[in-house]
Amino acid sequence: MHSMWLRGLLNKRAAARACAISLLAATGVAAITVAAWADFPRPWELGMQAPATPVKDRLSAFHDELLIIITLITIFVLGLLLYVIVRFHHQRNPVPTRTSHNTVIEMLWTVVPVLILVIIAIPSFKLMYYMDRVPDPDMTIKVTGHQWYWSYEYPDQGGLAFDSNLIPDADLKPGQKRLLDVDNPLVVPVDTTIRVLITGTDVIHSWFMPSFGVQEYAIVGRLNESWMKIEHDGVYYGQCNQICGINHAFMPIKVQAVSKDDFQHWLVDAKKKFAHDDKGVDAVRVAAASGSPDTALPAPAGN
Ligand SMILES: [Cu+2]
Repeated sequence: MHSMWLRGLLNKRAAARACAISLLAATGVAAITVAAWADFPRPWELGMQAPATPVKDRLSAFHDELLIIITLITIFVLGLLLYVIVRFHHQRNPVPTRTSHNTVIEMLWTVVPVLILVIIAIPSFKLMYYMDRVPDPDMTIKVTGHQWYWSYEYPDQGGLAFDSNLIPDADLKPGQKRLLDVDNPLVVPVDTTIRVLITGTDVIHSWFMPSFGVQEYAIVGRLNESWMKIEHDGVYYGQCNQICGINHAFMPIKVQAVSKDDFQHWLVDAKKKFAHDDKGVDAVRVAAASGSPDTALPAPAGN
C-alpha cells in the first residue's frame, strides 16, 4: 500500500518535472523573443545587445541558429526520456531485457553528434575568420588598458590622445549612467571601417564592446587587432571584462558614434582640448617639438 503511494508520487513528480522543463523552455523562448534590444546593459536583461556592426549582426544570427539547433536537441532528448519513463516503467515492463550492445545504435549516437558539430563548425570558422581580418581599414584607433582606465589614440590624426576615466557616483549628472559613463568617450565616425589596436601597460585587461562584437585582450608588449564598422550613430557602452585588479569594475568604455561631418568638427575641438594633455605621449611630443611654452618637457636639443 505504502509502496503504491510512493510510486504514484514518483510518477506525479516525474510528470511535474517534465511539465516544469517544458514550461521553462517555453518561457525562455518567449523571453528571448520579447527581450528589448539595447546598446547598454539594463537590469534583468535577457538576450544580447542590439547589433551595431556587421560582425555583431553575424554573431547574433549565429547565436540564433545555435539556439534552434540546441532547442531541437533538447526537445529530442526530453522526448526520449519521457518515452523511456512511460514505456519501460517497471509496471509495464517487469522483466527488463538483458541487451547490452547494439552496434547500429552505438554508431548512430557517435556519428550523428559528430555531424551536428561539423554543421556548427563550418559557419563558426567562417565567422571567426571574418571577425579576425580587418577589411581595408579607413582609420586606426589605438586602445591602451591601464589600472584602471582606458586611453585612446588616433594615430591618423597627428597622435591625438587622451585618457578616459569613470565618472564617480558623486559627480554623476542627470541622465548619466552609473559605472558606465566616462569623462572622455571614444568618438568615432559611423560607416567607417576602423582598425582597433589594443594593448596594455600593466596587467591584462580586455576591451569589450558587446554591441560591436569586439572583445580583445589588452596585453603588455602585444598589439592585438580587431575592427568595427558602426552602422548607426549613438552612444554605446562596454566594460573591461578581464579581472585586472581592485578597480576592475570601474574602467567602463563609452563610445560615441557620430556622423562623418560631426567627427571632423569634434576632431578640431579635441585637438585643441587634448593638445597639452601630458598623459598623451604623442601629444606631448608634438607640443614639445613645436616649442610650446606650457609643456613641462624641455624642447629637444638643437631646436
Ligand atoms: Cu581592466
